Amino acid sequence: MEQKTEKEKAVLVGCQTSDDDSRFNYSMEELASLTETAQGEVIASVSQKRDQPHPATYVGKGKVSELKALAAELDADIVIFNDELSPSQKRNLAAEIDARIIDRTQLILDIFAQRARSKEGKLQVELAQLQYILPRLAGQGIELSRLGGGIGTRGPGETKLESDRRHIRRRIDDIKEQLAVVVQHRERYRERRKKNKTFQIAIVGYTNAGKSTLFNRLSEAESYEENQLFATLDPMTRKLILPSGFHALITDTVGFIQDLPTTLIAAFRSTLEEVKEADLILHVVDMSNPDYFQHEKTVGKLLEELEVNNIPQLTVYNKRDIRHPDFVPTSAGTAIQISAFDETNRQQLKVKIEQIMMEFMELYDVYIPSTEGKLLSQLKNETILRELRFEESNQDYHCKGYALRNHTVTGLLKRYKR
Ligand SMILES: Nc1nc2c(ncn2[C@@H]2O[C@H](COP(=O)(O)OP(=O)(O)OP(=O)(O)O)[C@@H](O)[C@H]2O)c(=O)[nH]1
Ligand SMILES: [Mg+2]
Repeated sequence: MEQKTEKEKAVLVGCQTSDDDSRFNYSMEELASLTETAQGEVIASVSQKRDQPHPATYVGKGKVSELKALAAELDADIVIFNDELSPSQKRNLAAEIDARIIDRTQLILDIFAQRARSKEGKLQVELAQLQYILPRLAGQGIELSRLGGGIGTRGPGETKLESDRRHIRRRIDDIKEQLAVVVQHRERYRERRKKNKTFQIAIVGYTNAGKSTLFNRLSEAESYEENQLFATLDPMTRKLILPSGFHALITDTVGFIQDLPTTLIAAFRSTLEEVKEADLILHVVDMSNPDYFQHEKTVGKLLEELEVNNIPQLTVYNKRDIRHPDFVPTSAGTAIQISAFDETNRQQLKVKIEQIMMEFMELYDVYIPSTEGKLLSQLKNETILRELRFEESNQDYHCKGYALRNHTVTGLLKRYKR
């Protein structure tokens, strides 16, 4: 694969089909930041208001000629459309404009391809790319031979692009089989965790909200954090030690985005499967972003689609140090405002997590013989131990705290009540 070091010059094109100007402007700004994330440089942005995109050319005829002239004048490498183009729209536009034509889906796929790190992530991106390409293969001989570098063409599927449909279909089946194995693997791992009744916390949120930063700083683990969209593509799970000493598990997830192409929702659903198993969801919202409310809504909707509304949620408004002057907390549920960089804030968050956890826990009040060292250490790590007092007279420990219902330790404790 040839790696381009120079930024590609991109012209953005949007079609506004509703009266909601701010939503449209926002999606164009997002397209610009996606372009930058994909190493493109936005040199112009063009938009048109229409009842619906033109079926043959997305924007109207006049606009297409305008684009053609503009692309030539600015010497654009690439023209990026703000929606998914149909195969024929794409063909027609490519015939008119002398620059590469890509759409929003391809742009996001391209970023995903650059970011995917694990085997599963890579497979999922390749699958989505092949599924995107397959219906667009017919009559694209010219365009295919032009592939080979630049935004929208990178990724694990690239070398296969020149093969025929049958080949692609075979590869799709092959990937699906491999993915099934990976998923099975993870399921088994998940089941094991479930059996051990660990308390699981999932961090979700819009891309760039600061999830990985928080994840790293909470768990002191090394994960990829960067001021880029979609820095994280693969879920990661680490241990989180709460103020009482309780050991929970915390999972970092891929960032959400508005108007995620449907092919991608399907492909990336499995990376969000972990969220379904969570006992608590931390929804991280970037309060320095003027569109934080839109982000919060988008994530809320996706969580609904994942059917995880019954899982308790804590909204974590992050980046308090650079909060937007207009920010007001909008969450109807429990919320906290922090900066992931601030140690004190993180401690406050951990305390809050414990408070929420205690709502699902059972109070215990027991006397453990000092000979039961294993049980005592279990109480420290697997329950929220609030009081521990050695009683000389009986040579035992008086312990008070909270344990998860159904946890094995809760059953064990019954014997030591007085
Ligand atoms: N000022 C400030 N910046 C922060 C804070 N938390 C995170 N950031 C920055 O925000 C950027 C994005 O952080 P990430 O942790 O990569 O965001 P993410 O939500 O994991 O993003 P994706 O994985 O792309 O979805 C990075 O440049 C962080 O340094 C914060 O509390 N304050
Ligand atoms: Mg991340």
